[in-house]
Amino acid sequence: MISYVKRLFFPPLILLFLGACGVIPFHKTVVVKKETKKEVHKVTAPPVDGMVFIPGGTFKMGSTRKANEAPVHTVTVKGFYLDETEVTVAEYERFCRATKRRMPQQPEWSDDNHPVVNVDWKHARAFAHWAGKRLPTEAEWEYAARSTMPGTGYAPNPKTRYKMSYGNIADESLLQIKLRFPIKQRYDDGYIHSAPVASFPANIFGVYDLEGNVLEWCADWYSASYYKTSPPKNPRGPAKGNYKVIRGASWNRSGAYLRSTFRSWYPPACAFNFLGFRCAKDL
Ligand SMILES: [Ca+2]
Ligand SMILES: [Ca+2]
Repeated sequence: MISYVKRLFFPPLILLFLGACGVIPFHKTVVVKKETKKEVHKVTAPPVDGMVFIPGGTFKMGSTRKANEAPVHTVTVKGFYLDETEVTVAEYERFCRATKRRMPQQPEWSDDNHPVVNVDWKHARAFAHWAGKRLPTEAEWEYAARSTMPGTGYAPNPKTRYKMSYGNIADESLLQIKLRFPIKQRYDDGYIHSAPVASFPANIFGVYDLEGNVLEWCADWYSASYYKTSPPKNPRGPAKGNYKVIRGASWNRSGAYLRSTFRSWYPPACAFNFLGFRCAKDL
């Protein structure tokens, strides 16, 4: 009996041991269920620490809710890695030490595990290059935020739209410091300012805080009319411009910002205490 048990369990245990030691590389299989077509895509990608692999695919980008989100157009993005979380204060401090840059002043409510803020676009891009990564394109950002969902909202179930699924946004707690500020009514996420990254549930890809905490720089220049001429495959934005695309919502944003198609923009030299970033990487 004992020898039979050994034969049954010993080989798998050896394989597990070798894998854990790095002798046999583990490859993560990402399985994504597309709700609309009931398809299951299996993609094999080597794991990258702190990032999730977003399988490529085709989706309807944009909406008819605002002129700069129209027209709704078909976009295909190839698979890419995306940081699970916004870049943290601790990660950015390592970058500043390594490259002998000045660490931007962080707000008094922040801490090592909060998203870094007060970083302009060029420094965000410099961090990404230093880390062997890049900033995500606007199309990649929207795809990661909504491609597995039939609508433009963040929540997979419309009945739960105004509950936990929004993460850290401008909620009723913000009224403690800002009276008469636009907030999500009857929603209290418990954070007046930024929250430690990944304080709220991840989306279906395993990405945290796309929908809140701090706004995020994208790689693209902004153009209100770009969707009229956007290429159907891996669009990267206009060749030049005066503003960079900003995506998501933040601790001081709600309303239209809670739409996954919502587009915002700032001059690249801007830096605010509600604006951060995350990185992407090619397969
Ligand atoms: Ca909040
Ligand atoms: Ca965010």
